[in-house]
Amino acid sequence: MATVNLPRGRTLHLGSPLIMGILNVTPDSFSDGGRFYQTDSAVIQAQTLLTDGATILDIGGESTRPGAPDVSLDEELNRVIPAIKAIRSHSDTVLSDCVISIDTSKSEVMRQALLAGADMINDVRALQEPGALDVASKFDDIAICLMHMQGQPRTMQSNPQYDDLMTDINRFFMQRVSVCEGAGIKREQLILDPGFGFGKSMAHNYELLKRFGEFNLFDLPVLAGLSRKSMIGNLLNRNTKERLAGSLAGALIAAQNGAKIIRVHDVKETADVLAVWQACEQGISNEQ
Ligand code: 8Y7
Repeated sequence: MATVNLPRGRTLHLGSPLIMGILNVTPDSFSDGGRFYQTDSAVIQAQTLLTDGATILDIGGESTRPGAPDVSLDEELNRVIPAIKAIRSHSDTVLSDCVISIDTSKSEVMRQALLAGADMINDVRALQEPGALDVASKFDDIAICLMHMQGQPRTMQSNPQYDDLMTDINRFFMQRVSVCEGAGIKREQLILDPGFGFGKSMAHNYELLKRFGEFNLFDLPVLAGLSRKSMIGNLLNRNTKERLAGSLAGALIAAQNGAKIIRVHDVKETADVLAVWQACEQGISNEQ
């Protein structure tokens, strides 16, 4: 069974797919709620995601949606670091022992998040921003998710083109794995992700989903993130609130095609879908 080591002697067991719950720490709509409110609500969200069945919390303070505004370093730090510290120091061990992933491309956010107790870096820019590789190489046993993106968030969805989709993405993985290894990062720390919606047309996204199993050629765990994305919304003509069923179908197909981590908003529903699939795959003993 595939395992990934984590700080503090812990391990991610990837025999059956794990759920990564999305925890966005962005200003609430009542902007006078203040920082304490922001951190409190992150802790409450974390509790819900974990009790619903998430193994990993993916904490992010910057939106990477196409066209989203850039967030300054200070603002991103002010959002995510207090949230990580509050979760890590919580009296409930469900929170304090959970696996925390920091969703960022900024090396200083990575560094402070890892010092505050994060176990994993989730970088949509695959450690290509200045200093990122260096920070990642200085922390032992952290997990690192390297995601493929073509172009930059602001413009990536305007007519993305590939010579050969699967070959291009696999070549990118090969290069990034080799650069990471060159920087002293162990191969066993790495997780790959083809990056649904990041410089991909609808046709590209569905080809990636169908052929998800082909990314196993690196013998590294592969993560799938398609929860509520345009590939669901545009196909079904549904707004973001109406994309649950489509997202669940996508999660199941990714899992059946070998995804080891599924990054989702709707943890409880995804956990149910995966449990039904697992019951079928592994069987149920008659005593149960
Ligand atoms: C992904 C992601 C986003 C993804 C990984 C959204 C931060 C856009 N998507 N990270 N992040 N994979 N690894 O709609 O697909 O959630 S942000």
